[in-house]
Amino acid sequence: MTTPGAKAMTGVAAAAVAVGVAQLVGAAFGPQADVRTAVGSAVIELTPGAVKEWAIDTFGTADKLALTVMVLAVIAVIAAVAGILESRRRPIGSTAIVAAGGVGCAAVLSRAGATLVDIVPTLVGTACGVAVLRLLVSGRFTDEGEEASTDQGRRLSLVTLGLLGAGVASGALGVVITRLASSVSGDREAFALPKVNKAAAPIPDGVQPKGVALPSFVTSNSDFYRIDTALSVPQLSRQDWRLRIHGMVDREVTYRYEDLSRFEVVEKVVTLTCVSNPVGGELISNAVWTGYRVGDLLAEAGVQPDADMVLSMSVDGWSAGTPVEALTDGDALLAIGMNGEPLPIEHGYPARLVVPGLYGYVSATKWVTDLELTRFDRAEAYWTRLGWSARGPIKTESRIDVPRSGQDVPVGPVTFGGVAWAQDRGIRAVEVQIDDGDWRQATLGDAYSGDTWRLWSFPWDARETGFHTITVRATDNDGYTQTPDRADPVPDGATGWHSITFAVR
Ligand SMILES: Nc1nc2c(c(=O)[nH]1)N[C@H]1C(S)=C(S)[C@@H](COP(=O)(O)O)O[C@H]1N2
Ligand SMILES: [Mo]
Repeated sequence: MTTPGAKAMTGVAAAAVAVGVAQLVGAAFGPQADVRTAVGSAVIELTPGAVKEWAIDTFGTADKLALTVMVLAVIAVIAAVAGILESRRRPIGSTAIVAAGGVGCAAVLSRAGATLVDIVPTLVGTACGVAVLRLLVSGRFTDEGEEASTDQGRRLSLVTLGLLGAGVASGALGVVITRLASSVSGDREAFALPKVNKAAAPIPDGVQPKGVALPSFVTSNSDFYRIDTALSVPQLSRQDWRLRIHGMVDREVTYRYEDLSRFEVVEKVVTLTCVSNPVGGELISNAVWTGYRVGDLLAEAGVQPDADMVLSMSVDGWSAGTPVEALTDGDALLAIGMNGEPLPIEHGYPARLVVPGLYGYVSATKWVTDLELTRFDRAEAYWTRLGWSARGPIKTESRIDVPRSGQDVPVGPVTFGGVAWAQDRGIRAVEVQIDDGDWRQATLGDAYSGDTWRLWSFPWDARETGFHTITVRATDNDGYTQTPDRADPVPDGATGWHSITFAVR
C-alpha cells in the first residue's frame, strides 16, 4: 500500500462506502433524509443565476443528470486526495470525510421540513467511511503497513475494490428502495379526476393548420416541456397534501385534498411559457387543465386590500410571487388534471398553479402547498432573489417550426408554419418575410382564446435554388407588433424576431 494510486483508491473506496451507506440507511428514513438530493439541491440553490441559465441552456432537460455526475466527480476527486493524505499518524483524510459529512448534514437540514433525525443516515455513512479509511491505512492487511509483499499488496487492493463495490451497490440499492417506497405513482393511478362542472369551450378543428407538420395545438403530457429546480421529483400523496392560505388574510385556511370537492371543478385551455425560452425556443406548451379557481379558494380566507402578492410555495421550498389580481380574476387554476388525466408527477401532482398570461417562474408553482398573501415590497420569490424580474407578464412572440434551420426545401409549392403567442391578449396577426421581401400575412389557425397560442401557416412557392431566410413577427390583440430588438431571457423574457436559414434545392 505504497503507490499514490493505491492510496487514492482507499479514499475513493471510503467515500463510496460513506455515500452508499448513507443512501441505504436513508431508505429507511424517507426522501427528506436523502443526502445526495440535499447536496445537489444545495448546489442548485448556491449556483449563481447565470450559471443555472447556462446549465438549462447547455444540458436542457438533462441538467439534473449533469449535476449529479458533477457532484459525484467532485466527491471522488476530494476522496482520492483524502486517501493520499491519510496516514496512520495524521488522519487528514478522515478529517476530510468528517468535514464532507458535516456539509452533507448541513445540506439535509437546510431543506424544507427537515428535522434532526434526517441527518442520521449521513452520520452513519460518515462513520462507516472513516472506519473504512482507517482500516485500509492501518496496515492490518499489510503486515505492519511497511514493506508489503506483492501478495499482501494484491490482497489489499482486492479489499479496497471489494469495499468500493459494496459502497456503490448499497448506494444503488438505497436509491432504488427510496424511489419505490416514496413513489406516489400508485396514488396517482388510483385517482379519478372529479366530474367537470364548467367545461372548456370545445376546440375547433380549425386551430390546427392543414398541410404542414406543426406542433399539435394541445401538447400531449409526454411532449409538454418541463422546467423545475427539483433534483428528484417531489412525491406528495393526496393524503399528505395540504394547501395553507395565510399572511394578509382575514382568517387562515388549510385545505385538505377532500376539502376541494366543495368547489366548482373548471376546465381551461392555457399555454404555459418559460421565461428562459430563447427566441425560437421550445419551452412553451399548451394543455387542457382541470382544477379549481384559485380565486374561490382565496375568497374563503378573505384577502386583505393592501396585499398585492401571493407568494406560492412548493413542498420542496421553491416559490413564485404572483400579483393578487392575476389569481382572483377567475382564470387562475389550482390544477389537478392535465389533458384529462391526473397531473403527471413531474408536472406537479397532486396540485399546481396555472395562471394565464404570466411566465411559469412567477406563477406556475408545482406541488404547491402554501399560499402566503403578502406584498411585492416585502417578499421575494425564488428567481427574483436571483436577479429576475419580480413581475413576469408573457411577451408577444412567434416561432418558425417549418422549415427547420438548415432544412432542404424542394423546388415547388411548400407550406411553412409555426406558432405565435401573447397570453392573455391573444394573437391578431402573423407576418412572414422571405429574404428581404415584403412582410406578408400568414394564414392563421382559428383563435381558441387569448390564453392560448395560435398556430400559423404560410404557403410559398420555392423557385430560386440556394439559401434563403424566413423571418416571422406577430401582432397581438392590443395592436402591439413584435420589433426586431433582441432581448435576452434575463431578466423578464426574450424578444426579437425568429429567423431561419434554409436551402431550396
Ligand atoms: N415547485 C416548482 N414549481 C415550478 C418550478 C420549479 O422549479 N419548482 N418552475 C416553474 C417554471 S420556471 C416553469 S416555466 C413552469 C414549468 O412547468 P412545467 O414543468 O409543467 O412545464 O413550472 C414552474 N413551477
Ligand atoms: Mo420557467
